[in-house]
Amino acid sequence: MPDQPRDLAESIHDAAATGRILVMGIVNVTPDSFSDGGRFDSLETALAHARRLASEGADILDIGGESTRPGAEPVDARAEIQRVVPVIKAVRAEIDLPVSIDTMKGEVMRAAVAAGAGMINDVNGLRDPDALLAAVETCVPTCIMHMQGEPRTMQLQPKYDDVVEELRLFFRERIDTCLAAGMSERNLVLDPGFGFGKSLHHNLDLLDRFARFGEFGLPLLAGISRKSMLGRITGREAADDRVAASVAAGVLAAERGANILRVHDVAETVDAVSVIHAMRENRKP
Ligand code: 7PJ
Repeated sequence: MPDQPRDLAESIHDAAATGRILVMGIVNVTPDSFSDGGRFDSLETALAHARRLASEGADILDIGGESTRPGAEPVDARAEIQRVVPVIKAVRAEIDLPVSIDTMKGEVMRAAVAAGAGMINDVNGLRDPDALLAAVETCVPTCIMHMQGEPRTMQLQPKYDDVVEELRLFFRERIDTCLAAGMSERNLVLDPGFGFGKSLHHNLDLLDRFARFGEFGLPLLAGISRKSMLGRITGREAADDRVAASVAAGVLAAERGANILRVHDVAETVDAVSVIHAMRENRKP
């Protein structure tokens, strides 16, 4: 297994300090069929996808085994571990990129980090006590995402007085709780959670006022790629027809302070980000 490419927290903070945006490529491990053959197929498919995202210039690979799309049903920890651990091991054995584990469960976090994951990505913001404990124990950078409600029901009736203010209070409380539990501040990354218990209006407000979340002095992640808010805006039903809209939204977030973009379309995002990097480089005296 290649070493974790330097300390990942350090890489993220370095990138943030120099205005370099990191591209996190999404690797979904699709549900297995009941046969071993099915399991092998999903491993091979995920590994091939990871290879492709790496060749397109991803900085981090985000591997997830439980769908958190609106309406999705939960998966138990054992099944989730069986899906993601072989993929993490295979990716780490072959690809020289850090891996993050997209999960809400402490057990899955521990198994994933033991298998070589160097980051945790929790759409539940470590609100599960065992997830918080796992983040403390594993000592890896952890993305704290905001979600109102739970995936099964979150889009039914999202409600906020002021979505940005409520998220600021949420982040303040989460940061305090994580630090009190023993996490290092160096390991915290914040994410407003586009589409997670938010209307189109809420999502646009969060994008527009994204820079507000810079007040915590922590790296920021934005995940807008192919989301239904972009389908609503463009009228594009099929998620894979939302590439241009995803790139535009990513650029808007990056210009408002996002340090990591979580995306499906790595090649296109890397090109877009290279324009931002060139512009920022050009500012230097
Ligand atoms: C996000 C995520 C996101 C973070 C998903 C999808 C839904 N993790 N996992 N942020 N979204 N940190 O990709 O459409 O926005 S799953």
